[in-house]
Amino acid sequence: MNKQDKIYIAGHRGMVGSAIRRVLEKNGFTNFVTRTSKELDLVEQNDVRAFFEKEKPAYVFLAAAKVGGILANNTYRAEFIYNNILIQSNIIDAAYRNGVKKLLFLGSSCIYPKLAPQPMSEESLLTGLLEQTNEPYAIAKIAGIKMCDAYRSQYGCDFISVMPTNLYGPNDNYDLKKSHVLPALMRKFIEAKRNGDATVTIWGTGSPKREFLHVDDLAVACFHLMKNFSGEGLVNIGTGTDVSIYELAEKIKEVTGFEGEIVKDTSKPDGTPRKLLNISKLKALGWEPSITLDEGIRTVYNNVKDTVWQDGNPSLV
Ligand code: GFB
Repeated sequence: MNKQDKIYIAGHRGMVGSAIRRVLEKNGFTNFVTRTSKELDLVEQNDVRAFFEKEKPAYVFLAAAKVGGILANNTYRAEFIYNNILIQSNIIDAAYRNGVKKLLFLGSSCIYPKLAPQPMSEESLLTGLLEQTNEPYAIAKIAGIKMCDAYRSQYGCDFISVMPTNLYGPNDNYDLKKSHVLPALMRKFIEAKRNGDATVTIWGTGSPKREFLHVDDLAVACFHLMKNFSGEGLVNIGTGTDVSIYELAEKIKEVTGFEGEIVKDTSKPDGTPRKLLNISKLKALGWEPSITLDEGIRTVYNNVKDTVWQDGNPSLV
């Protein structure tokens, strides 16, 4: 990659896309082409084709997707499969037609079977049944991986796929019905402390285990792989360690200074019991994460502690 190459980050205003842009800028890249979702609807094939024909980006980071936590995945099942399949298919095909030098497709660790051996290695893909709550999203992401592989095999395109674990960091979603667990609990504990509430409710049994990666670490990993990895299949991006949801809640409780009780709402789903990634392939490619979960939680807390949330859109006091 040369610093003057034109780079298209699909989803540049989202948590992942904005982090990738920060890393590229830090490394001297300046030639970005971006479109907001209002300017370009990535579900529309003709519009995506016209955009690529006009802009001819050299490198593409495909970070645009419809995403959300366990409840959003389970509620908006049609939107998750329809939008994601169209967005990624339109971009991958347009990238091929317009001679993109390299494309990096971002998936998710939920592509692995619900009961895959832990930690989950890349070889576990398509070896068993998926977790039911996010099957539509996972099927879309698996289609994206297979599409990159098919375009590599038939047309020789250098398209790669990376599978991040659960992410958190700047520009996360704090809407309690749609967000992932870490921002949701951060908001719940901050608001409970502020309101002097006696309890904070977490969903499910608290026993599922999750691995959390700061999005700034993910972005460095994506940049590293864009430069240093070409090949079919996928590369896991995680930390290699996980915690239970209850342990996560206790960590956030401590950082926020909330002194009440943690209560469980077991009418809400637990989802996959565990999804820890095996990151040996990534390590062998020369990259390891650097932000610990404790550090990351503290940074997020410092960034959002004065936020007053309305309808999930953070606005600073
Ligand atoms: O982060 P999360 O929504 O997604 O939930 P998944 C992780 C765990 O935290 C589940 C529990 O066991 C939840 O029941 N949890 C406890 C909570 N309290 C809360 C809360 O207040 N909000 C939320 N959201 N969860 C998603 C997938 O799965 O992860 C996607 O649905 C994607 O496809 C994404 O892969 C990374 O880790 O269960």
